[in-house]
Amino acid sequence: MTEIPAIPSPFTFDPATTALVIIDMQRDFLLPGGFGESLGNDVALLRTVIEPLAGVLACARAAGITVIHTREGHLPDLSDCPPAKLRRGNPSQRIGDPGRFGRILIRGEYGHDIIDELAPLDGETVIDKPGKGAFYATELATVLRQHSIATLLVAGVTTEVCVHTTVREANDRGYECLVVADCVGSYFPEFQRVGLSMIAAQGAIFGWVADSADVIAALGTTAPVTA
Ligand code: C5J
Repeated sequence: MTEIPAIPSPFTFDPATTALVIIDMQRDFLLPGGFGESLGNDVALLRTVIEPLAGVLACARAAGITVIHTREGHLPDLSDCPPAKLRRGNPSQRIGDPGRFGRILIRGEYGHDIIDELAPLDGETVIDKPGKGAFYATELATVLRQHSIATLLVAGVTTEVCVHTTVREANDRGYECLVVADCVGSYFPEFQRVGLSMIAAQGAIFGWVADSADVIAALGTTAPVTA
């Protein structure tokens, strides 16, 4: 077992039954000039995540931990996008509309894919999800079962939307979750702060929160997991 200093208490996990789940580090959300920025957001707030997350990802890979990436998006004919979701947001920039990096949040488009710095390696699972949560209408539960995963290290964007929804879904399904504080990001600093507080409140009501440096230190001492 491996232990990480965390809030609200030290977090213990077995690397052999742990997955690093990286939520929606997609160009549409993170690239200057992309969809996220077109909605009036400062993408620099999300981009602070890239460097620490690249460090955690490298350590997880070296330790042999299961790595899972997710992407939020829809089929080109939008048949998997509820009309209520489609109607949301700025009328000039809706899901499926042409954007600077292709049709917004549409599978197969350049903007829908994961940023180069965190590109999945061959053999890593990529979950395409139509919703905010990574369990809804996806094969994630099956993949976790196949790998005998009990614990999730969660990173990605955005903290209060897809990260939170996924952690809540995971919590209800019995997974222990550790959210890596500097590896999750929000366009809204107050949501970042409160979002992290909500995870760990009331004795880890949804999970634990730790910094990447502590996760990296713990993973660095982990003997590589063998399949
Ligand atoms: C949002 C996400 N914020 N990945 N998606 O719409 O959090």
